[in-house]
Amino acid sequence: MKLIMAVIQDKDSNRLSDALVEKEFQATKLASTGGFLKAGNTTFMIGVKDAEVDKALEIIKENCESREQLVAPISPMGGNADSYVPYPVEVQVGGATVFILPVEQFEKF
Ligand code: 2BA
Repeated sequence: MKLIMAVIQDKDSNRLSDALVEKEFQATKLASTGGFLKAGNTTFMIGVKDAEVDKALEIIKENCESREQLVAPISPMGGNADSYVPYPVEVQVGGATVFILPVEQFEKF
């Protein structure tokens, strides 16, 4: 068994949820925050049988778009000046950043 952890954009979250349910995958959605943009994103935890990893990845690929995002300057006031970006920057975000982890044991009680 594998645990797929996929960081995706909030805008794609409902579509991906629906697609996973439709294909009978079980998933948990976590509200997360990107370290660079400091904006909300969504992390899916999806437990899957080894043989179904590719099918799950295909669903993620089909439902998560890559988008350009303009990063406005973030004021360091009251915050950490180390991460201050003094000018707008355009970054390409997503579709999905995916980690696939081996699962040693899986239980439901
Ligand atoms: P963020 O960290 O907010 O990053 C958003 C986008 O900003 C990234 O898109 C990337 O295009 C850009 N970016 C990130 N760090 C950068 C840097 N140091 N310099 C220049 N540009 C930078 P994605 O690569 O598609 O990542 C989307 C989100 O996935 C990330 O949001 C983060 O929450 C997660 N992620 C990406 N790589 C990860 C990793 N190695 N470990 C954990 N989470 C990761």
